[in-house]
Amino acid sequence: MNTTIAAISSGQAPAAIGIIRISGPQALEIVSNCLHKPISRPRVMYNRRLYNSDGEILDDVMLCYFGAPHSYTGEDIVEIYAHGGPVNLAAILEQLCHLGAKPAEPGEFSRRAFLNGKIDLSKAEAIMDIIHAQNELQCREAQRQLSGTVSQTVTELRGELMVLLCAIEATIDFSQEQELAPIPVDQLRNTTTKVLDQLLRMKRAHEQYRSGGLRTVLAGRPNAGKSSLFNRLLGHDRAIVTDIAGTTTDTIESTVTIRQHTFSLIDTAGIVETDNPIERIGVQRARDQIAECDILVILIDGCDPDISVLCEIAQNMPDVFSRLVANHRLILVRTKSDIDNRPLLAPQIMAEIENCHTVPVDISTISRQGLENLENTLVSIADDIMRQFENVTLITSQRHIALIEQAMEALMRSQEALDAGLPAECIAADIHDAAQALDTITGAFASEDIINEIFSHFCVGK
Ligand SMILES: Nc1nc2c(ncn2[C@@H]2O[C@H](COP(=O)(O)OP(=O)(O)OP(=O)(O)O)[C@@H](O)[C@H]2O)c(=O)[nH]1
Ligand SMILES: [Mg+2]
Repeated sequence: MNTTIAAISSGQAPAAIGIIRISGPQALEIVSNCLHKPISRPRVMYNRRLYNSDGEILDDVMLCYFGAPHSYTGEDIVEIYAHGGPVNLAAILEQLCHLGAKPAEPGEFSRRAFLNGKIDLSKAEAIMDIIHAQNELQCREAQRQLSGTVSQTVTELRGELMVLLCAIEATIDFSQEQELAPIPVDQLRNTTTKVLDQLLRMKRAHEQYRSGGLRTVLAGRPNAGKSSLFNRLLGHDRAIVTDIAGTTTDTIESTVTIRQHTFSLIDTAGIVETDNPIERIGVQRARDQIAECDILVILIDGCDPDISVLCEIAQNMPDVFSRLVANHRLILVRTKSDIDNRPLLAPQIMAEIENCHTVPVDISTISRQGLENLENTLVSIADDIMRQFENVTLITSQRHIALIEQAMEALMRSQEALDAGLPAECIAADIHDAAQALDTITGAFASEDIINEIFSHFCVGK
């Protein structure tokens, strides 16, 4: 890292301001060569003119110098806040390179920060996730990771494994000289079970997070108004709506963020007895989606109240149905509330609905009546689902989850080895593998290949 690197660090030009960053031992010297009036004090904002080698003005800029090791990379850094035109920024960067700076590779600033011990790998990944976050939740989780929650949790769990490893290795070290010390069976079981349990909860929370949102299925008879509601919740006309029963023949999936929650909304074909082979496949697909959903919205046509779909699911998918009802994940929606002469719900229908412990939400996709109420219901279910992961460190990276799985497998092997009465060396090897997998998350133990892979996904200038 003897070289000095430079790059445009700000986003899409043209913009009012563009930031150029230069990092390395010659950063201050190179920038000083572009100035007629020097800068020297770190962390002070200077207003200066930048000049090219012919003494022509390049730009009137603000400058800030961060002296090593108190900078993002841990090296000397100068940040230049210039006018954000692409040609202007390119000219300044070219001048810095002309004076000896090297154009930075993608992620090279962050890579230097990692190699200089300023951030660990999981924090470097969090920075990338913040930049690429597509919704508020993803951004907040990445911010949490950056503040060190993942590193801290993983380091704590690893610490517990190291204490255990020392206890086991003590039984190995002394075995030659004196009587074999017994393996600390209780400690081994307690610690591995506790660590395994925490890792499992992290994995579960991750699966929920990764699923692209809570799987929310809109189901009902043909013409109930599923596609109309689907389009309304999305905010644009994604699905075809007509008054012909059976308009939707396949499932249609789209992601929507309602307040802080992401839902994966699934519109389905109307559930009906039919001989039409296309419709039958569509109905089967609708049932498959219901079996896998987190939240089920059953739509009842306000003009033709019929709860046969509700009854059919209760009868043919009893496990799914009782899971949804018991956890309050079933929403009944009565559609077309803008139509004046909607028939009343028959008493037997009311009785069936009462069994579901839910109150139907009345909506109209035309007048929008009840849509906010429905969104509130969805959000409160989502709040409830997410609450179970409240105190669990949320893992957002696929790389981390693979390592967590690796650590879990090693810990399970260690328990099996204990049960099988294998020697302490075997058990210690498994615990060691688990600790090493956790170390690879923070980068305390990570190969050059892993590091290269991670930083290659960064953008230039970060
Ligand atoms: N007045 C009124 N008409 C509605 C409302 N919602 C849907 N419709 C009408 O009901 C008909 C069926 O709507 P869709 O959204 O296509 O119903 P669907 O459940 O997706 O139907 P399939 O795809 O055939 O299963 C269309 O003519 C819609 O315009 C509503 O809130 N009020
Ligand atoms: Mg439809």
